[in-house]
Amino acid sequence: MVKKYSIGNEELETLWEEVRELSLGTSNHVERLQSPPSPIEFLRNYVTPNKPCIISNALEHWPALSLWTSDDYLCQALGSTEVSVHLTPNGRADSLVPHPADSSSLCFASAHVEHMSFTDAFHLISDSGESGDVVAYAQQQNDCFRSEYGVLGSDCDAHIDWASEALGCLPEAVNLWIGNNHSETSFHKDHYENLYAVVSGEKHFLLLPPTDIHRLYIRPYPAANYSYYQDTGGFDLELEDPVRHVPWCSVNPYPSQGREEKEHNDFPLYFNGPKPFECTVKAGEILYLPSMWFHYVKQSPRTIAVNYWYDMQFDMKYAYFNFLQSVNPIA
Ligand SMILES: O=C(O)CCC(=O)C(=O)O
Repeated sequence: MVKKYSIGNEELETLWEEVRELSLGTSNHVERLQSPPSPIEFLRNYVTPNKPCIISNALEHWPALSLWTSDDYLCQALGSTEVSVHLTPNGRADSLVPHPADSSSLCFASAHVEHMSFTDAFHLISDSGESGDVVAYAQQQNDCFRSEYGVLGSDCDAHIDWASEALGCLPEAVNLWIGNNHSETSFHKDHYENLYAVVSGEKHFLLLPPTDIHRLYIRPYPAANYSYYQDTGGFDLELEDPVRHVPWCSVNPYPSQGREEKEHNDFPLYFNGPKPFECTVKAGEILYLPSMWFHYVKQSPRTIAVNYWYDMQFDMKYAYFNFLQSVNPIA
């Protein structure tokens, strides 16, 4: 058996404080630049220190910024093109929900993925959640902007030029996200440098640096999948067989009414530690979300975004992160 070493909460608290004092800042605000940085500025001030920033006035030259405010334009451009839409009963895909056989425990639920014409998908997303039975979110994370939504390609830049130059590569994947205020994305991290461009609506992010990994209580949860039945409009949630466990963040930063005390007691390192960085990214802005940062995402009202995932460097920071992950907090 691999022995896990333990680390005291005081040592962890010192790490969280120190990284904020030395580099990230002690307020929980994300720095906002008024125009795109030069590649060297971006590399020096944000990528190398693994520090997020928001870039305003970043998409002025994108036709998408005005064209995509028109539903008719999008429906004419894409019309009957088949796209993938993620359906859930509650807007919480890839997140923890009550276990179907034992509601006192949790499982990791993935959405039902339905393929339909863009026009149907767009109407479903725009209307969904209001009647409380199905929430639709276009969020296929497989380079879908360059495949399913290829006809919209000339409305946006193929890559973010100052970021590509700084990072020395082109994006590995470009994804389109169309969702409404009923969809949320639970805390997780990605092994990519993420340039997240909001074209319409607003995205609300909570961010925690990789140093704060223990505050999210990553634990293994059994994987389950939703199935949606169009005739009844109902969902089934079934556990995978054979059982597969997914390590996932346990913390819900917005506990429902009546559950606040329990969540605070169960996850004290999250609720009693420094506040997560918090920002709203508006239409025309890009969030630089550094690799391995944990993020929780909400949106309002209906939001369209395109994000560019660039390969991260698997360097010394990654090795330190793996080491930190391998030790257990004492409490
Ligand atoms: O927009 C969202 O809902 C989630 C975005 C995200 O998780 C990502 O870009 O990695």
